[in-house]
Amino acid sequence: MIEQQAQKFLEAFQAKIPGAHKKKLVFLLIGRTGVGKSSTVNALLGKPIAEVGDYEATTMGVESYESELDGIKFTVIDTPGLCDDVEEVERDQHYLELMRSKVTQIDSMWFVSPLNETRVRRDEIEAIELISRAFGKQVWEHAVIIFTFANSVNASKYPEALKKRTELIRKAIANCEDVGLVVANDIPSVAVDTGSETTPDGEKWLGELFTKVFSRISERGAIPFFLVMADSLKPPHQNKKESDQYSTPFGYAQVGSEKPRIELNEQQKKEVKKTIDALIIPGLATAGASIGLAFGPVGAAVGGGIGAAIGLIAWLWD
Ligand SMILES: Nc1nc2c(ncn2[C@@H]2O[C@H](COP(=O)(O)OP(=O)(O)OP(=O)(O)O)[C@@H](O)[C@H]2O)c(=O)[nH]1
Ligand SMILES: [Mg+2]
Repeated sequence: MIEQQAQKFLEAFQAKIPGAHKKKLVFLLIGRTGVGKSSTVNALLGKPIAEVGDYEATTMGVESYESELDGIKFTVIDTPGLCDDVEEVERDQHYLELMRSKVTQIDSMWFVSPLNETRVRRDEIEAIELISRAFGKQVWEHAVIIFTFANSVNASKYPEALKKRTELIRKAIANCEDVGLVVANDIPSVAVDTGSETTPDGEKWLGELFTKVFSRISERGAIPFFLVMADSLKPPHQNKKESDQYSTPFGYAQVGSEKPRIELNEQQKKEVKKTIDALIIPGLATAGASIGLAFGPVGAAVGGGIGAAIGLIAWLWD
């Protein structure tokens, strides 16, 4: 009985895979130069997809980096200068049209700002307004607010800083014509620090970053993103060869260790399951209790990225 149910879910999932491989994932990154947009994207994906540098933005533009991970095409769109006080160019109609013509789809949007600042800067507010005008208020449905340099805030002040900064940025977003607090208050925030594995509360931040980005991803982007990330999320010994290594922002981890590159705590597992149920396999959340057991052997037999995804689902529903 449970095997039949598992089979049904699996078929529903596998039927969506060929379509997922044809799709492209588009990440739009908003934030001042040097705030850690590229480093954070690279840390999440476990690969140096976007260039990390220390240069100053001099002109305003829209730049995209194309890459491919496990057969899934990725575009990371950067908006240099949009949040910076670039004097010679204004955030005008011309730039708005440039954005519209270059960005035809957004699966995940990141608003990135350092945690150790106290107020929302004027250039950030202007960028928020421009984004809203360019893509409409629905663009915020796929947004995540990311606070970088989390460890530059004192541990005792960290929870308050995170709360306060989140409120201020949500308010700035809500103030845009048409957006409002209902949409803005739904936007999750995550604190990260690519110079460390943990945030000041001692928690590893990669799991939270994945959970929030996944919870906001477009429906079209959900399966491609899940396929790309699955291998990093499930305990490595479940489907990897002993000889395999995988990269982390802090060097290489040897497979066979108990821990995946991105660890999820119980709360995050719950949220990820909710997202899988909402965007990938409807009905799975209320399936029989031992549904995970029925998935396990199938995932191992399928192998590859899809096998890893099925294995991850099995592990989550274990
Ligand atoms: N300690 C620490 N360093 C960081 C963090 N985020 C970024 N950096 C460093 O800051 C510098 C700039 O980071 P990038 O990731 O290139 O920033 P960016 O926002 O992509 O910058 P542009 O592409 O120039 O707009 C690099 O040297 C990073 O290593 C962080 O959270 N903590
Ligand atoms: Mg960058």
